[in-house]
Amino acid sequence: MRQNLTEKIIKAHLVEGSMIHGEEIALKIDQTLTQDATGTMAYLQFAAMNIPRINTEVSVSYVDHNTLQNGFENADDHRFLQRMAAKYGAYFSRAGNGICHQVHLERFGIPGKTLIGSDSHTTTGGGLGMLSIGVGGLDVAVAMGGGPLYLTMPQVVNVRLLGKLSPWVAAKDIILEVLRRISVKGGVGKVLEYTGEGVATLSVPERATITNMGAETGATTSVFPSDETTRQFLKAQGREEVWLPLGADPDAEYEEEIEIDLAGLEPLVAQPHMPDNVVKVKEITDLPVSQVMIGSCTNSSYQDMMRVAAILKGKTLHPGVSLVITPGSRQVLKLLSENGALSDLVGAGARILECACGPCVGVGQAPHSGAVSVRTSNRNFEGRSGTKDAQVYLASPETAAATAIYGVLTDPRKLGDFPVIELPQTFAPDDNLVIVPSQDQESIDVVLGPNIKPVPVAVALPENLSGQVLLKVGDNITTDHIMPAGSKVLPLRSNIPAMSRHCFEPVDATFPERSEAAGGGFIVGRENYGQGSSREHAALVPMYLGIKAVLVRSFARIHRANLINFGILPLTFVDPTDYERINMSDVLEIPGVTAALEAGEVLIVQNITQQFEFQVRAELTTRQKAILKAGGMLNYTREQALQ
Ligand code: MIC
Ligand code: SF4
Repeated sequence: MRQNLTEKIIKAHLVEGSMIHGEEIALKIDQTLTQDATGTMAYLQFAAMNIPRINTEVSVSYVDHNTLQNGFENADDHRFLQRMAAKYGAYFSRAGNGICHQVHLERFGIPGKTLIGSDSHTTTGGGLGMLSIGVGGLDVAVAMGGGPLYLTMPQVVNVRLLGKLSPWVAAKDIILEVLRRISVKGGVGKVLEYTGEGVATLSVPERATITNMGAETGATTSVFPSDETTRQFLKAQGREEVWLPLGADPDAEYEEEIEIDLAGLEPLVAQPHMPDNVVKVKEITDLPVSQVMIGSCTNSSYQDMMRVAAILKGKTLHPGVSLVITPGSRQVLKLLSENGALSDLVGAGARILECACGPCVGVGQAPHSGAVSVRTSNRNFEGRSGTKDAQVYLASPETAAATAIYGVLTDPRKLGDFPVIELPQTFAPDDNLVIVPSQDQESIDVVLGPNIKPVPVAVALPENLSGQVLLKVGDNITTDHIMPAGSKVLPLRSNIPAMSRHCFEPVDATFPERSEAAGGGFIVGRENYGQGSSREHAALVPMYLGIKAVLVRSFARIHRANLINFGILPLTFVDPTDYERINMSDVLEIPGVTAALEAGEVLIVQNITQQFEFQVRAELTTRQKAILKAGGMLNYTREQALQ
């Protein structure tokens, strides 16, 4: 049978289920990654499973999110993660080594392998021909223990790239075009597989920009073939031996097709506050910009930085703009410092930050009130920058650099000659800041520190669920709404009781208090609930506050899986208009819920306050039902181990 690339990688890793769209499959996982903001929980959960040593080909623990070290909390987390990596057998990429996705692409990614990571942009690895998927920390913990990843067999979409990009039009514009066409929920349940003659015109880092931000469509992942360009990239990383050619069979079949004529694209920009709110840069005229941020895991490669340096060389940025640049990895920064490009950036007035996530997740560099900030990152959700009323636009490094010079949002084609950037023959890799797994695990003491608290565990699903509607929200609620990040809240990622005080802060700051007072209850939402980050804290904290079920029109993939992992029932309205009929504070009851789950997908919910009944759907596999009944994945795994 003719297969596409996604099917080939899935087939080679399939341990359970059949490859029929919509069915649950289980995949063997070759590699995992964690980052510090999700990693502490993932490692605490791994430790709670009592498995003596990590059981994957490669697991890497990165420190890249919380590197501000405003207090002892971040540093304690780093120490904890370093010791855990040593004890259980993970590579440890120290703070300063770079953003997990950029470093993983450079140093660990292998075409044809499966990678899961406790970060939604793990999809970056698709640029190398990996099947790389963002998941919750608990799923990574299970995979580190040797367990498979369970997921719904996705549909595969053929994204056919025709022709070649024009000068000043970038890989970022390709993914912005995809977002413009399919929206922030158009990828749910799908893999975006890139094919066509345009693929060969894109470098690996450019492909990685596209697969990275494919996460914003809600797709399970995105993948490019592994070809001669991939081989050259790996060779320049000193890793040619891991290369293999991979691609779809000729005439492979796909469930859907999208065609993009690269030559027809123009510089694009996503306007506030959603990554799919995309228009041409030239359609927005005279928009004064006071901050430009170039970096993040989407656009911080050597190629991106060199292009920006070439644009800025010999110029001075506009007096009204603050330009901050975060090179994606130490490898990139080192090359820039050796070849003089760093001096061009500094000379133009850029503020160089360390190789970390930084401003992308609101850790430093919050813009001034009401500011317009143009960023090369992947998310422009309201408030994520650290300034609630900032207007964040997402654009390519070329557009961002042109904007920094002119002080208004600028189409980079105005800059004249396009600087062609060749990738080096060698990236001169060194792994000095990667600590290899210790062989002497017995001697390693793990130190927690006062801010690292035990993982709360859910209780088994009761016979009847009842409680108040504690919150009613609209479409596209992101995990940044549910559990905000930023320099204030991120340091609490290992301390759920403290973190719970900030749950739903941007939406309704009284939520934690009300939930506790009511002894828990329900959340009601609309479309694409839980989009964005993989942070399991957006499920773990509501569980800690007593949330029993979330009733919505549709869920984002990772968040739905996280809710199940933490014992919260994810329910969808059978009749979507029932959403309108429910009010805040209504008391709902789902009687005999455990038996009802056994009997079928449809459950009856009674609105006690308003005296009516409505139906919701619980589309759950037998395994997911068992996890929910046990009170979440940790309990379930323990129960399984005892059998
Ligand atoms: C993000 O971009 O929102 C993050 C921070 O990288 C998250 C992970 C997290 O919340 O720790 C993600 O994308 O998964
Ligand atoms: Fe880090 Fe931003 Fe990438 Fe998330 S999106 S991994 S915060 S750089």
